[in-house]
Amino acid sequence: MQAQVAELDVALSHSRKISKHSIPISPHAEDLWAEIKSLGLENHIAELEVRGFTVIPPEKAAPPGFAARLKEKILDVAERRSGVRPDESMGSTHANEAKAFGSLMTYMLFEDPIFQEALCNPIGLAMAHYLVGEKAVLSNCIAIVKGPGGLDLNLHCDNALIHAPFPPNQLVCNITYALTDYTKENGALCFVPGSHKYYRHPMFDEGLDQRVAVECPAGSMIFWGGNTWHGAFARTAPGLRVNLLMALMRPYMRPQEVYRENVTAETLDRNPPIFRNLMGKHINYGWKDEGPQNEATAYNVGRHAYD
Ligand SMILES: O=C(O)CCC(=O)C(=O)O
Repeated sequence: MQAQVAELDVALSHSRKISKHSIPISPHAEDLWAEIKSLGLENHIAELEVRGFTVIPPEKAAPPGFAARLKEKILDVAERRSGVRPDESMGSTHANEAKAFGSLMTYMLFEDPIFQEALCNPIGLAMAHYLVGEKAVLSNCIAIVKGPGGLDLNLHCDNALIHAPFPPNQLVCNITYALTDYTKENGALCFVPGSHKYYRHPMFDEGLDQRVAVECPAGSMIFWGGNTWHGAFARTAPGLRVNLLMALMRPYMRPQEVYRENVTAETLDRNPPIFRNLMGKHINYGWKDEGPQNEATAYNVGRHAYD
């Protein structure tokens, strides 16, 4: 009996400690902060917190020459998929497209190892792990090629299918490589600064006069969270705007593109260990009568927002 009382005391004092701090501090938080500092991303984390988005300059975003190689590969895939080489100088192949997005090229990850390299870039991953945890999973990997004409892309946020009010910890984030110069005339992305704190989707036509164009040179990385209202301006200048975007999300969300079931052993072996998580290989939901294979990861006891 006495032993039982002692056990209860320990359990109670433990639960008091936890409820006092609301969420126990994760050991991963300190490691992640050290990594953020070593990559020189502290100001970008601050900007993300205050404005809901941040732009990482080319010299920090990726090694020299990476963005140019990535753009060439996207144009190669566009040519292979459509049979026509995109007209980079005038944009005639992509003029006046019906979709405000421009031409969406989905499911790019397995088209070439360079897309996997883009995903495993430590800069984008540190930002993503900060916002949606280190168990983050890839939801989509999409290139956009946008020519002159067309319409502004409506303001929206990337918390698709999620009802307001959004929860305090963000669920989704977006890593975008801008591969051509972004200006308003070139059809830049735009944001409503601070809108990540509204915790809801924009209403139709809401926030238009608060849009700020992201003007940045080719090779920049633009990062934002799923709460932030954003859209894009129609391109008015000749030529093409080219990007690669990747949405990452918390592991309990439903990915838009199905990687976990389609990634090959060869692709897993060729990439760093984190790639397994990004493909959702650490998720053990979907069991049948055998039950969860790893109970520790099947439940969320004691998990912190950074885990
Ligand atoms: O890059 C763009 O023009 C728009 C991207 C966007 O809206 C999105 O990824 O949700």
